[in-house]
Amino acid sequence: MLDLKALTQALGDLEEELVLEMLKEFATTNPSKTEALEAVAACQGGMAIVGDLFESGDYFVGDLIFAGELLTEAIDVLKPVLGSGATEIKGTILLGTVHGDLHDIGKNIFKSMSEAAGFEVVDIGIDVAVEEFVTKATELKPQIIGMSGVLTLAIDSMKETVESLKTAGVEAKIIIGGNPTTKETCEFVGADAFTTNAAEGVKICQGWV
Ligand code: B12
Repeated sequence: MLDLKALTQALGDLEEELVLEMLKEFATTNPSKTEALEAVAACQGGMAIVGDLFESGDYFVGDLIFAGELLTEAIDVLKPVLGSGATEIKGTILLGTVHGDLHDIGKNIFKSMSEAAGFEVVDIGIDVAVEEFVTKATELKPQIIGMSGVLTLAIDSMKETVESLKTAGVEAKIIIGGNPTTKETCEFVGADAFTTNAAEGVKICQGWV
């Protein structure tokens, strides 16, 4: 059985070999999707440890970069277990990290999980300008627009983007995700929903289509 606490700690300690070894072994035990989601959550907890150690001055930017690479590798090991192989397309999600923010690991996790649940995801990348969201949304007419951001400043970027989308007459449902998103920031931004958990985000989107 996968020791979730040990996994969180190993990721926080940036123990690459140990993290990958634990996950590869876990993947061979034919885990359920729920168990795989618990492993993702444990990894996310490890990233929170990395963030705290960066804030306290024990880790540096190089450690953040390494942590990002490690988490991407970790999620790659879990991807086959997370994918449910839905066959029919449920709807389109336009997805991007808002301007000023370069973080994309959480966005990519949400993308993989949405695709596995049958959504077509058009990912327009990181540091996405307001105009680009508006242009793409007008062109694609997606049912859902997902915005990601982990910096505090991302909340203002999200608000700006939502305002411009509404002014342009875009009618899609809007979901925001990333650590600083809360009920309050969601109201401030003018989005329809928020989450700090990709699996929950997918459920919300499924409820909309
Ligand atoms: C890895 C990392 C980096 C990497 C990013 C690599 C990459 N490709 O993304 C690099 C090294 C590039 C980086 C850079 C910086 N970072 Co940084 N980083 C992190 C770290 C450690 C982890 C972030 C992460 O990937 N978390 C794991 C993912 C899985 O979690 P998540 O993003 O929340 O996503 C989940 C959910 O929220 C949800 N989700 C996410 N998006 C979406 C979208 C939708 C639509 C939905 C439905 C769901 C959803 O699904 C995911 C899975 O459940 C955090 C610490 C932390 N506590 O988060 C700091 C952190 C975010 N960084 C921070 C800082 C300060 C910086 C830098 C300014 C550092 C510097 N001095 O240069 C730069 C900023 C660059 C920029 N302009 O964006 C601060 C932010 C402070 C703040 N309050 O604004 C943090 C909090 C660290 C800290 N405690 O100080 N960083």
